[in-house]
Amino acid sequence: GSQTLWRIGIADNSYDEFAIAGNYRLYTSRFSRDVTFIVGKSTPKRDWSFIQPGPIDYWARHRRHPFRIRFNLSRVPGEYCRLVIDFVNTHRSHPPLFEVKINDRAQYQFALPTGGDDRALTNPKFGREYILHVTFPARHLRRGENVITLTIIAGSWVLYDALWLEGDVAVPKDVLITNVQAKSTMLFKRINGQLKQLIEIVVTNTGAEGDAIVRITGARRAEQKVHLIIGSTTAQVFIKPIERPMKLRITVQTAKTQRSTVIEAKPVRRWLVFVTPSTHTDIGYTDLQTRTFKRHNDNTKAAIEACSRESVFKWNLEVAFQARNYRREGEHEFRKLVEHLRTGRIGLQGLYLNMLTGLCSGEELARA
Ligand SMILES: [Ca+2]
Ligand SMILES: [Ca+2]
Repeated sequence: GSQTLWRIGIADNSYDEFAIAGNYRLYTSRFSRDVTFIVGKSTPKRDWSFIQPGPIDYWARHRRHPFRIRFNLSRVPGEYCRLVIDFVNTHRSHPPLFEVKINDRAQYQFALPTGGDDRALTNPKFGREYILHVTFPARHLRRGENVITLTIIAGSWVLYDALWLEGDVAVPKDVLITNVQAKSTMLFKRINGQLKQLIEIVVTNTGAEGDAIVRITGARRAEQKVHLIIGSTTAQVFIKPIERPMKLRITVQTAKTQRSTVIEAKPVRRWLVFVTPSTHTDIGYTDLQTRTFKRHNDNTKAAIEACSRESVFKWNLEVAFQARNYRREGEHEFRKLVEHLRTGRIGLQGLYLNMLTGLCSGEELARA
């Protein structure tokens, strides 16, 4: 059977055993270097913060806050290990993208579900529990010192109840879907002449890697096969554009289980975006000058080709040097460029080169 290698806190749906419990504003002063918990030496009450902030939390300086757990193993356990993280709550509107890193050998990312409201910050009873299981091959651990790093890489905070590591666990055989999130996006794509709208579906799998079918039902229908890695996988499904608010059911189905969620899809404005592409000219410190000249001509050639391929394509030569440089490609090529310059498909700037004003003296600027 499995054995517990270490444990931090008690699974009692409360964070009272942890540091600064109920006082998230103390985080930045008490944990200015975030959390490093040394198994066998640290204590939960002193060294493990009840809250882990995310990068969008302004009160914690808008950055990542890695929590590290250091532990020693006298032997590497058999085949598989399982890290269990029991959360009291995840943020209500901006739940984290949560990363689990095992030494420097593996990293997994999980989109955590939305939680209960902010009252959980001071009273754990208002939290919505979520238990994350991360089952990974034991070969990611080693004899001697190990470190597991937990980081919120996007989104807001989580509150901890307890976490522990089990060794010698059974090898997961099936996909295990623990969270499905979906949203309609503002992005469209023309597929076979028809405009389609993108629905983004994030599926979190805490079992074995495997395949699933993602299905949209309701006022719109679509179906797509998706390969699920361990952690979260994003599937992009295109549907007929949404013209009025409508409910869509998103179902993820595997051979053995299915899980679904309902979203409210809303119509969005169809933006027409004008992009003005160009290449910046830096000569002398990004590569050898001769290679830079060649690179500019390759870019200009690609732009000329794109002009004949796409009727709406436009390009801008950042400086006149780029046009003159293109003469090296021969008169025939250069005439093609001149044609596009005349019709305005390719823009030509007045300045021969850019003046690097930061390096100029006042006199040089005046003369330039
Ligand atoms: Ca719990
Ligand atoms: Ca607890």
